[in-house]
Amino acid sequence: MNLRNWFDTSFRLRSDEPALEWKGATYTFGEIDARSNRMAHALSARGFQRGDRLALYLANSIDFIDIFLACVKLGVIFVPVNILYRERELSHILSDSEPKLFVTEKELPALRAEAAAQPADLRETPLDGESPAALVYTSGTTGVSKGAILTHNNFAVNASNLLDAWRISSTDRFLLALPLFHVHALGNGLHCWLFSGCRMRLLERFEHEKAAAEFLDFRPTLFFGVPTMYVRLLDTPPDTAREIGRGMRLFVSGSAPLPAQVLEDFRKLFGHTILERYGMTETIMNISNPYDGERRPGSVGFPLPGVQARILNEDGQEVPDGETGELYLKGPNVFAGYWRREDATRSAFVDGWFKTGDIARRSPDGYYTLCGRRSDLIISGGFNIYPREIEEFLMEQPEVAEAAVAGEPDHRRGEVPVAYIVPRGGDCDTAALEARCRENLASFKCPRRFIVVEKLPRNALGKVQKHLLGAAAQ
Ligand code: MCA
Ligand code: AMP
Repeated sequence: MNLRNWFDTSFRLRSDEPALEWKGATYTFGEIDARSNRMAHALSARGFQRGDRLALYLANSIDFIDIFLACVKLGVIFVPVNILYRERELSHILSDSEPKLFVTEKELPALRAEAAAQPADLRETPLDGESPAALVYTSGTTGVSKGAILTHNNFAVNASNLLDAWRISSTDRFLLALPLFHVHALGNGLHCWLFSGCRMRLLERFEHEKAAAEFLDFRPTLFFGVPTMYVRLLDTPPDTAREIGRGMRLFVSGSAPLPAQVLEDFRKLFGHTILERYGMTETIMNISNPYDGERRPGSVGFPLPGVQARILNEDGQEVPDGETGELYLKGPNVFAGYWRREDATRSAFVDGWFKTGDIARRSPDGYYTLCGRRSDLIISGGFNIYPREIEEFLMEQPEVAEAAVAGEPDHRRGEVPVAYIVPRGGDCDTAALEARCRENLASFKCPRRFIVVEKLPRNALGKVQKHLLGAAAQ
């Protein structure tokens, strides 16, 4: 079965029911189906065939959904691109994925016009569940990002698991404010909506000043967020928070660690215990706290059905409960490999188990807790940042001799990047450096501070000791 077959339950059986609220208008499932059929015809008319790639650089919108669904229906591989990316970041993704079309705001009016004149129904494209549905670029540990190939089955298994695990049904009202270009909103958000046939209100983005008003207006029962969103929601006045809490059924958090204190403060304010879960672009969702039963602060819960997890030490031996090691995963949710990167795919797996790079431990009663990461990945507001990418950019600047970037704890965003710079002789104008970062890198990757140091702390092998960077700046 492909995703269209799964979505048809909502498209056919609920065709007259409200499906999507977008910018004040409401669309039925039948309308969503027809809009994407028209878009699919428009893409076919442009020569799109099964297996071609379409890259999309758009903020959340109904057009995003139309184009995604059109790709699914045609077997075209969808490549969502982070709209905060700049030229430098885009050029790699485009040259690597070789899309037949790169859809930006500029391209959209023409596509919309071409779709308007097309028929509302569409013949089925023969596609099996192992066909690639999307290529999602991860921020690469080696500096270049890699396209994770997610199949129709990967998305389908994930959505069915989440519907069961989190009791999502057509009676839910779902508020989605996460960016659709990431797997959190795409794999969990869109797919849970379409699989369950619930009513979804989509926001262009999460704006913390307007969030409470949006909740009160839409009265959702279901919300998915990153920890930064929950930290922001803690500013809600107590009466409003209680009112929001009364109508809600479930708040889910993921993409970065949810501090236990935030879980506790949120429970007091909204009267709900946030359900924390763990996922990755390459695997979609893996581990989740239970719907019934203890949602343990600081823990991500139990493996979802069909997901096998094991924790290995440096020698590849399974560790006893309570001890930490690297988390490995296996299951029908795990991606099909990296696009055109056989070497990277080979090294991502050991005996068929995917190496997550996350360090975890399991308690004797089966709860998993994430304890950190093997790489020096920084997660800021739920967006991933690999320091190496920023360091490489900084080192290309004429006034920089050496640079190291590390994460610094931040109450709102979890972590923020900070740059330590060794200048190439003389002074270093950090304001000018910052301006160049802003021009060339996504905003969340721009170091929040630039600290000029005489030298970087290195070990005997010459490797920068990131944990000593703070002291080097004294
Ligand atoms: C943030 N910014 C944006 C957006 N979000 N710009 C345009 N569109 C957006 N959607 C920029 C702002 O311009 C600003 O840049 C900076 O990011 C911080 O935004 P701010 O307004 O101060 O918002 P905030 O209150 O700090 O909250 C940010 C946020 C955002 C809304 C929480 O970070 C966000 O939407 N994060 C979700 C990321 C996500 O979905 N990750 C999932 C990946 P400036 O600094 O220049 O002012 S992980 C994943 O998918 C796996 C599978 C998993 O486990 O889920
Ligand atoms: P991405 O590659 O963007 O999909 O990000 C995946 C990474 O986000 C994981 O490898 C984890 O390090 C992190 N992550 C996701 N969910 C959680 C969570 N609940 N707690 C801690 N880290 C998380």
